Amino acid sequence: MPEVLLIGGASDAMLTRMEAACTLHQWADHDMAWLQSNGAAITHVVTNGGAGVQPAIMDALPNLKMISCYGVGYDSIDAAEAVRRGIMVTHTPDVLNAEVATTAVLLMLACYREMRRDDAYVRSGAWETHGAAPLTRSAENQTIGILGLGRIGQAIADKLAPWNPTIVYHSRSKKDVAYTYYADLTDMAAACDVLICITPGGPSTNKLVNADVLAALGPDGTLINVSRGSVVDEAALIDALQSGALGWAGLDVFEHEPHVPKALRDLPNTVLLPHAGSATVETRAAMGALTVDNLLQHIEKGTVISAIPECADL
Ligand code: NAP
Ligand code: 8YV
Repeated sequence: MPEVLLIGGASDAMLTRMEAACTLHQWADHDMAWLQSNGAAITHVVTNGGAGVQPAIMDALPNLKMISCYGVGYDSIDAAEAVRRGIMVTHTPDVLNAEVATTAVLLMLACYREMRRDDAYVRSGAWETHGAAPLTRSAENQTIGILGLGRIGQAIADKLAPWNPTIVYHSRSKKDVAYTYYADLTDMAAACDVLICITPGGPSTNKLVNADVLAALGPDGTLINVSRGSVVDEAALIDALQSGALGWAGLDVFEHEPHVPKALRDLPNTVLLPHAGSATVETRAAMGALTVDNLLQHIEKGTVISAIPECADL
């Protein structure tokens, strides 16, 4: 049976299917010394977007043929190095588009309608003692900028339709869509009420949303980040939220997860989620199924369902 290294957790359904077809080694039960002795036998790795495959682990697996990543983002896997070594890498695109889009809309609406503040208002009894809560802002008819109009970005745009937004977008290339394209992110932020980040992580997007972009979004602006923490300059974001240079932030992802700076946790104008963009039972089951489908198809036929673009020609 092929030997597979599992990095990170897996659902019972995933484990059952993998254990029937492979000898499964759980990284949580081992260490680098074990890997140095046993790594040559391992041909496949199953991992997730957070853990990825660290360079030392890749180095200790000289016969690695395939990495199946549970998650669409693969910035924690060195794709160029995998291609150089002829290692196929797969991920789980599309099956999570709707869920992550729902999370983005949820964060935006929670900021606009002050869900945290008003929930606390009811729970504290303030409604009874102080009367009606202060008014909130309407989310109708806003100009919403999407940073990264890919699979999930488009799903977010679609899901926002009932709020009658004007959608604009920024990415490196102009897409064949009816929305207005901004070649410059700061220019787009200046034109927007809301900026929603949904690019991949990694060097090309590192701190793309910097102090200038946040200042352009402005005191009435709302930043939503469901991409990767690395895409936003977190220190600049805290400064902007504290000073009022930026109005609100709804964040699912952070620079050093699971650490979230106390300054962000203390701010009343933030809504924070624990990287839960795709975290429903249904969507995680679909991601798990595709992760194992890719693995087993590679073992059985040498082909895969959803290679990362860098591995399309392998
Ligand atoms: P996708 O279809 O590949 O879309 C990515 C978009 O980002 C594309 O429009 C791309 O356009 C743009 N982009 C890439 N690099 C850029 C750059 N340097 N500057 C500006 N735009 C750039 O990917 P997806 O399936 O929508 O997923 C996007 C990302 O969402 C994932 O990689 C992951 O990091 C994140 N994600 C988060 C969660 C969560 O739980 N919070 C869940 C799923 C995914 P161009 O190539 O034209 O620039
Ligand atoms: C997952 C994600 O939480 O797909 C992604 O890129 O960020 C999330 O759906 C993550 O990959 C699982 O570790």
